[in-house]
Amino acid sequence: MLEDKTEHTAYIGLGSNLGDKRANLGKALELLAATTGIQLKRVASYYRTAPLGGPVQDWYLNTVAEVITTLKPLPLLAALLIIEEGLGRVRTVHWGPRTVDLDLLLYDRTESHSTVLTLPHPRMTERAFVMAPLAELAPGLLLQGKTAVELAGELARVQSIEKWEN
Ligand code: A4P
Ligand code: MG
Repeated sequence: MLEDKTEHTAYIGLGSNLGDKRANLGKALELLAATTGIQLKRVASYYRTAPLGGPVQDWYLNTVAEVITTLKPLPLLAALLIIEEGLGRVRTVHWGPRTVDLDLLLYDRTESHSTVLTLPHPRMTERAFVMAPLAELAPGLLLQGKTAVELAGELARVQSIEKWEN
């Protein structure tokens, strides 16, 4: 069964560094909201962030969305992939430039250790571009013994990130 009536809270990380980044994030959010079994609850501010890892590439625009979903984790991940593909993401270089990248950060407090789906997202607590927007939506959320706000503050001191005022 792909779906049941139980509602789950999930956080989705969005990033774009190709083309009209703001429009790409906007379209991805529209498509998320239009997906059966996904209710878009809140979206954090947009952040302009330096690329972390991968080849030399343009800066990213990142945010995080909170959704309520009746989809189970794997169907939710599949829905994110469909949205990425719909917006023209072609996987060429690992960690390379992308129109839009959607990562499933958290699904309730579910832990999963498969390569297809690792939860919580394995690199999220090392990334200011995830933790700063997430801290707006879930400031007191505990990850590795620290709150989202504490982690975001620590990371923002060493990674280049600024709120996108536009
Ligand atoms: N996968 C496993 N767990 C998850 C999960 N929780 N959410 C698998 C999403 N996917 C998950 O992902 C590779 C595989 O991870 C998938 O097959 C999926 O089943 P991908 O999106 O195809 O490849 P990718 O995004 O190039 O690689 P990866 O390792 O997911 O990279 P990340 O972690 O997404 O990082 N710098 C800035 N400033 N902003 C960014 O947004 N993003 C990245 C990509 C690098 N640097 C960045 C940013
Ligand atoms: Mg990814």
